[in-house]
Order: sequence, then C-alpha cells, then structure tokens
Amino acid sequence: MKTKSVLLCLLMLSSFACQNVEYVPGEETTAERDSRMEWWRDARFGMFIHWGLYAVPAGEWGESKNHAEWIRTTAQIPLDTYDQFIDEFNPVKFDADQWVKLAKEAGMKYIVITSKHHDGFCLWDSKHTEFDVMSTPFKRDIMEELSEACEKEDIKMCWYHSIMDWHHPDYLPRRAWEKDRTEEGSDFDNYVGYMKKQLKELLSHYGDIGVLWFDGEWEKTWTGNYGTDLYHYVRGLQPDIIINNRVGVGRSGMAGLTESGEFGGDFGTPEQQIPATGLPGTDWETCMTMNKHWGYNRVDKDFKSTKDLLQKLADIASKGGNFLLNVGPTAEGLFPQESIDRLKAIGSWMDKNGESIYGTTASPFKHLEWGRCTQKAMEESTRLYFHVFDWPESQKLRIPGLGSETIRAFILADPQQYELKITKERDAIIIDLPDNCPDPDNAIVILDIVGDPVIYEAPKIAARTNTFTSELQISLNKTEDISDIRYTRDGSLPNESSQIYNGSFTITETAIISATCFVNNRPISATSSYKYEKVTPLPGRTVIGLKSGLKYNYYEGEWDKVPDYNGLTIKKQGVADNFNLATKEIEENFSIDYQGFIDIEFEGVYTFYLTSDDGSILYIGETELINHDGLHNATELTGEIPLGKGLHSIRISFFEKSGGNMLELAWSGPQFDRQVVKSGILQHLN
Ligand code: H79
Repeated sequence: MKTKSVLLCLLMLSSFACQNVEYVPGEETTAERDSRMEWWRDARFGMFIHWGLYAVPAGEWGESKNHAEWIRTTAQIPLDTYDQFIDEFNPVKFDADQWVKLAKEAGMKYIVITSKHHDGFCLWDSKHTEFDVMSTPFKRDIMEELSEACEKEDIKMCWYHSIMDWHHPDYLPRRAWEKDRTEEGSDFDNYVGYMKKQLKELLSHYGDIGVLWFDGEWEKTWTGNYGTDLYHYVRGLQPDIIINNRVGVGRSGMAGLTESGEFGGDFGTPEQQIPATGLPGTDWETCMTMNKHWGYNRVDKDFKSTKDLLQKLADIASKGGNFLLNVGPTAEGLFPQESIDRLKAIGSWMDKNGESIYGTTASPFKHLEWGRCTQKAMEESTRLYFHVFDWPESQKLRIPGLGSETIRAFILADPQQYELKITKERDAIIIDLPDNCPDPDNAIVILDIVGDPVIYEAPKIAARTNTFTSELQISLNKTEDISDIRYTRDGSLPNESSQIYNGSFTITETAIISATCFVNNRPISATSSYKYEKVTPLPGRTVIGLKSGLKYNYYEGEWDKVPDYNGLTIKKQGVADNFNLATKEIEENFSIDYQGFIDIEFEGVYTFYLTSDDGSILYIGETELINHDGLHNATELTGEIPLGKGLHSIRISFFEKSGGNMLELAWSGPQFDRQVVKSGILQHLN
C-alpha cells in the first residue's frame, strides 16, 4: 500500500512535470525541433488571410484603384481620416465556419490571419487599444470565432502580426509624408511593450496557436536583439509554437531567406516567389497572392489559374517548402467568388492526389523536363510521386538518371491502381503511360523503388567565367563516385569512346562541352552541355593626367529608382576614394553618381559583384554591365566583361530611399579571386 501510493505520487508528479515543461531559450535538441516542426512540415499547404479596415475602401482612393492593405501609406491618408473606416467596418456576412470549411475543402491544414497588419488595426478584442474590432459596429471578436471554427475542423489557427505599426503613437519611425504626427515624446520601447502585451492576449485566449508570422520588421528601429527577445517571449508563452524568420532582421528581401549569421526564427518566408532550387536543411514557406493584392481590391480580377496554383503547390513541395496561399475577404466578410472557385478546384484535386503533397519531402532529382517529383520514405522502399505537368505524347515518361531497382508504377488517381509497364533505357527508366491524361493540371504517377533513391545527375560543368579572351580552364563534377565522366568539346553526345575526364582541362577556342556519367561503358546519367565563347577584349586606353579617386555628384530627393540626372540640381560634388557612400550627408533620400577610370593590368574576362541598398547601376565603358536598380535591401548582382590592358571608364549611379544604405563593388579576374575593388586602381580626370 505504501509503495503503491509513493509510485502513484511519483507518476502524478512526473505527468505534472511533463505538462509544465518550462521553455528554456536555446536548449532545443534537433529531435525536439523536428517534433515541434512536424505538423507544419507535413501540412505543406495553408491559407493566408489579409483582412482589416482596408477592405472598406477596397483598394480605391482618389484617382487610384490600385491600393490594398498598404492604402494608408500608398494613398498617404492622414491618421484621423483612416480611423474613420472603423465606423464602416461591419462584415455582417462573416461566417467563421464557412471560411474554415473553405480552407479545409481546399486541402489546407492551417490558416494564418492578420491579427494586426501595418495599419495597426486589431481583429480581436484587445484590452490595450481602442483601435480594434470592438470599436467597430460589428463588435465581435473575429479571432475567437475563427479559432473556435478551426478547432472544430482540426485546422491550425495561426497569427500574422505586423511589427511595423502606422497607428500606435510610440511606433517609430513615422512615414516621411506624415507631417501632422511628430515623433516628439514617442518611445519605441513602450511600443515593444504594447506589442508583447497584445501577443500575450493572442496566445492566451485562443487556444493553441500553430504559427506566429511576423512582418514589417525592416525599419531601422527593429533590431536583432529585439527579434531574439521577441522570439523567446513568444515561445515562452506557447513553447510549441512555430515562428517565422521575420521576427529577426536578417531577411534577404523578397527572396525571404535569412542571411547566415543572423537569427532566422524557425522558417524562411519567400514572398510572391518560389526559390529556384530546394534548400536542404532549411524550412521555408512561399506566401503568395491569388491575384495581385493581399488585401481586398475590388477591381483586381487578375487571378492565377487553378492549374498555375496547383503547379506552384507541386513545385514548392518538390523543393521541400510550404505554400501559403492568400485570400483577401471583402468588407462584408466574404471571400471573393474567384477565390472560392479556385479553392474548390484545388480541393477536388487534393482529394484525389493529396498523398503526393502531404508529408512528402523534396525531390531527389535536380530537374525533370516534364514536371516535378516529391517522395516519401516507406519501410524498405521509397515512393516517388511524379507530378506530370506535360503529359508526353509518346506516352512514355522518361526518368533520367534513376539507378534504383523499381517495384511498381501506377497512377495515383486510378482506383484500380492498374500497373504501368516499366522499362530500363541506357540512362533512364521509362514508364508507359495510358493514352488519356488523368489530369491536365498535374497528373500524379507513382513509382515505388527499393531503398533510398539512387540518382546519377548529369555532370556539372564549371569554369571561372562563361567567356574568355585567350584560354579557359574547365572542370567537370559529379555527385557520386561510381561512374566515370566522358565528354566532348564539339557539342556531340558523349559515347563509350569519348574522352574520360581525369582533371580540369583548358580550351583556347569557343567550345560546346557535353558530359555524361558512364558505368561499365554505358551512359547512366543525363548529358549536360555548356557553350564557352571566346571573345575580343574591349580595348583599354591610355589617359594622361589622371588623379586618384573617383569624381562624384551628390543629389538629394526621393526616388524609387536611379533618377534621370538631367535637370537635377547637384547638391555637392568632389572626389571620393571609392564607391562606398562615405561622402553622403544624410541617411535616406539621396543619390550619388560616381565616374572615373579603372586600371586593368592583365587582359582577360573580369566578373564584377555589385551589392547595394537600394538601387544601383554599373557601367563599364559603353556597357551597362549590371542593372541592380529599384528598391531592395543589400543584395548582390554580378556581370562579366572582357577587358584589355589599360584604362576603362567606370561609373556607378546609386540611390537610397529608406531603410539601411550601402554600396560595394567587388571583382575577380584572371589573376585574382574575388575581392573588393581597391581604391588604388580607381582614377579620374579633372
Ligand atoms: O502582408 C503582405 C504585404 O502587405 C507585406 N508582406 C505581405 C505578406 C509587404 N510589406 N511590404 N511588402 C510586402 C513589400 C515591401 C518591400 C520592401 Fe523591403 C520593404 C522593400 C524595402 C523595404 C523587404 C525589406 C524587402 C526588402 C527589404
């Protein structure tokens, strides 16, 4: 009796301890992280909802009908005027169950809704502001209704929460045009306190929240320290929650991935784009609009087709990411009919083919001409799902480089699972398809194989540059060590008597290199080809009377791209030692135009790397070599050019609008690896 009660006591204690695992920042093991991320990785597909006061003007202000959730800023609406939308927000047709059912019907597993967008309006009953739904005629806690509906349908409720806030008096900075709201007396730390109190509400009263999706983190006031603190604060409130990378400050613009060394939360957030390749070891989610706007825009009928959306979903899954597809409901509380139509059509595809999306991992193939691939590890086999976008007329589906032993193939949507014939060709596996394509948007063909997939990728052809002036060294690489690479230099297909690659080689004339992996003198991979062109270097000049440094003209003004300098007033001019903005006078809204010469010691092809925040354009001689114009943060673009010995004119036109600013030019050449262009070789003529 005694031992029993001690045991019982221990049991109770341990289960008690389990339910109250305290969150300790930074102590998560890989296994713990994997288990926290599991539902999200399996889900693959979620719904984004952008809803708020901006649904009332529906994108229209004055002359323009092209606004949406940014309308307060894009139309420069004074705060008092914008606040009046609160009296008009009365979405009487809102029905949480219906919204959640539409998401569920589409096959989505989670919903991320704007608890607060940049305008600062809160869709829940917040004690910490009057600027919330309880101040509207609607007076219903939308988040409560939605979270209850989600719970019923087993959909994860998630919040989008903007760090940037154009309404709260303590948020800084103000918009440049907002002359009626001074910054006097504002205290950003107070604002951070407000945000935390609100997040506590959002994470205390609405059950388990799947994801916290921050945004609007790019203004200078938000720092990496605020970001890590906020991350741990949120995890402290709900330890299992998943938080996007926009909590921190290292996001690489719209590509959305966090730069190395910066704190990146739990997943990357490409916006309106899909990464070109998979990103092994990184969790990421592409968010995208169905038409052109996030918030409701009455005239925007430019909806992506169902086929496009389905293929985007497959593309994303094949690269190991999630798809967060947006809906912008009307001020009445309805999804646009075009969105409903697409959600239902996607849903009917998912009913039949969802197995090829949920719980899958990225494609083992780098590229498939006719579509995409996802995969699922089974006990002793792997199930490959081929997403066929272009049903081959030949009725033969060619899978290049697959070296695995096959088990069987069939069409996922075929209830009979009729077995398809598999044959082995020289460097591919061929699946015989029926003549009727089962789904013109994306037909799924399943192939079960023994063990993990073995794939012979086409060799990689690499050289320092794509063009050359006298000679170029070429190397060929492969991903396994079973095969030999055979190659040709004249564009012909390598065969069993072509040269075997045994180390890098040099070409001195234009050549098309083609390379294939061979095992036992049989080709087993696809063939890769690349043309390297011999070019004539641009002649260098001799210029007398040069002095060191670059001439520059400095301008002030607000632009979204490099301005046309004709007719602009030069604010200041002089000589700068390099392209580094050292001579700027303010941090935002300025432009510098640098001109001079670069001294080339050795003839050859040079690669330039231009990094700027915001836009810049690099000209060498008469050539516009790199156009990196427009608004963005510090990202890099490259360009290559053949240069003869001597002087070449060089010019960079740069502008900065808002946020951080920087400019850097690096290069690599025939005699040296990548380095910053040093001041010593930059010159100008008086
Ligand atoms: O909520 C939707 C949009 O309202 C919001 N994000 C999606 C999910 C959004 N805010 N801004 N933008 C989209 C575009 C803004 C891009 C820029 Fe930047 C901000 C350009 C310069 C500052 C982000 C940070 C991209 C580059 C640096």
